[in-house]
Amino acid sequence: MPRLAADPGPYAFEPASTALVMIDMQRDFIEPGGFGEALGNDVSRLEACVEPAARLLALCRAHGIAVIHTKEAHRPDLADCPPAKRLRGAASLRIGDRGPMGRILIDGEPGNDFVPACAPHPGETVIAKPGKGAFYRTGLDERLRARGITHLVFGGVTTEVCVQTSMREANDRGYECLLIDEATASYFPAFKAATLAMIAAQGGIVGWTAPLAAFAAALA
Ligand code: TIU
Repeated sequence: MPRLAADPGPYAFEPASTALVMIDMQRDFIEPGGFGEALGNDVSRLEACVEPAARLLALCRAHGIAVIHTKEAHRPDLADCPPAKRLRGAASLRIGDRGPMGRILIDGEPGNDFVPACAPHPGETVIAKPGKGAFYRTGLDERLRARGITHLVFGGVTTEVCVQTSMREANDRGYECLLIDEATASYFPAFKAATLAMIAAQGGIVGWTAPLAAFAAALA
C-alpha cells in the first residue's frame, strides 16, 4: 500500500479506493474578470497552484485514482443561489451579473468553465455545487460510497474557502483526507498557511497535508 510522509504523520492509501477531488479550478476564480476579482481579490495569487494541480491530476490519472472535479456554479435562474450569498459584501459584479467572461458564477458561462490546464478528461466526474462545500446538495457522498472510495486527496481553490469546507465535510463523513500543499492556493497566503496548519493540528483533526513530491514518491 502506498505510504507517504505527511503532516501530522504517515498517510497510507490504496489507489483503487482513493479519489482525487479537485476543487473549483475555474476561470471565475483564477482569471481576471470573474467572481474572485469581482469580490476585490488579486487573482494572480492563485496562478502558482495551476501547474502543480495539473501535475497532481496527471499523476492520479496515471495510477488509476478516480478523478472528480467540482465547480461552484449556479443555475441561470439563480433558484439555487440564496439571496444572502448573492447580496453579501460590496462586489463590483454579483452572481448572475454579466461580466467580461459571461454571467458571474453561472453554469455554462465561459468564466465558469475550468482553466484549460485542469480541464476534465472524458469519463471524469464533474460535480456542480451551489455552495462552498462539495457535499452540499450534490450527491457526492453517495457517488463515492457506490465506488467504494474511502480516501480523498484534495487540491484546488481557494484553500480556506471551498477546499477547507469540502475537506471538513468529507472528514465528518468518515473519509481519510489528504491536502496537497502546492496544488492549492488562496488570495490570502496567510490563510493558506493557517489552513494547512489547522487541518493537521491535534493529531490530524481534519486530515493530513503533504507536498506533491511526497505523494508522487509514494506512487513511484
Ligand atoms: N472567495 C473565495 O475565496 N472562494 C470562493 O468563493 N469559492 C471557492 O473557494 N471556490
